[in-house]
Amino acid sequence: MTERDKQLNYFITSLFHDFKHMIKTVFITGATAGFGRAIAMKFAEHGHNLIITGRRKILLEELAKELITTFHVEVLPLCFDVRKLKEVEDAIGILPDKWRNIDVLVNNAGLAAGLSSIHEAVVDDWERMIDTNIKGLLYMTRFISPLMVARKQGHIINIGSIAGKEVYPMGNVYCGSKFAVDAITRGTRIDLVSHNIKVTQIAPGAANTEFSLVRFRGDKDRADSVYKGFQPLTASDVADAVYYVTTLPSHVNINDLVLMPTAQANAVTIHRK
Ligand code: NDP
Ligand code: 8X3
Repeated sequence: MTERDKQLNYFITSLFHDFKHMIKTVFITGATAGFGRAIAMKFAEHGHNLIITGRRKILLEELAKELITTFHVEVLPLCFDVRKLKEVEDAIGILPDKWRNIDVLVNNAGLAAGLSSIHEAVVDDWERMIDTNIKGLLYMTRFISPLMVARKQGHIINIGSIAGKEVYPMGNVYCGSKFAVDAITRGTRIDLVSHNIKVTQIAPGAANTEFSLVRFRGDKDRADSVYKGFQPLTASDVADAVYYVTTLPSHVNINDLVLMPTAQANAVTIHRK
């Protein structure tokens, strides 16, 4: 091998090495719909490997297939309920070695159930929101953050909401759950700052996903009326923001990003035509 061949060989090897190190493993909860699905598409489009989760197994497997075929990335679909501590612990506990180096955790799975005054609400709706939006996010963080701490690197992104910044009529418990996400995000950042782990909250305003359909128990007309007369955010707008915060230099972190439709000024002020 000539000196020139050796140099070329070295150049190609180091380029491949650098490229391999740029590929991240991204863990996204609630990837079967809405933001989570769009976030998965966005990271896959940029060549990153994904662990995607949700309870709807068929949707999860279909998405995995689509990501692999379209973007040629590696995808591990994990079907579990974030509310079930044992399911979360088992899913993370049995991750194959190659999937344990998680660079980014996106705590996205969440929901609003109902929109009722505090004295009339369905108590089970409260349980679902608190168990999913708060406890599910905590369980995920509890089991994944030690893997990041051990490697002295990682980025946890919590999907909060404008509902975690302002309370609106009949938003009571949903708002409470998102205020909790806001506080937990700040607390997580304090606890993990000495371990070189970034912690970000993305707090969107109104976005047209399955969110309102779930909130209004499948009532499509009521769900559609939430987005009448103005242009809401799309799931892809939110995915762009999530991806963006992961592209900054290692010494820069976005702590909190509130993302709204232009027609929305705050939780209750929406300019409708
Ligand atoms: P969608 O209803 O479209 O998607 C919610 C996702 O969460 C689904 O993939 C669902 O999957 C998953 N999920 C729900 N419950 C569980 C559970 N117990 N275990 C595992 N996965 C679960 O809603 P969005 O994409 O709009 O919402 C995503 C996040 O964004 C939520 O935290 C929501 O509060 C927040 N948000 C939404 C806004 C909006 O206007 N749309 C604005 C601001 C914040 P599956 O059913 O398969 O389990
Ligand atoms: C979802 C946005 O305003 O419906 O978090 O609560 S809102």
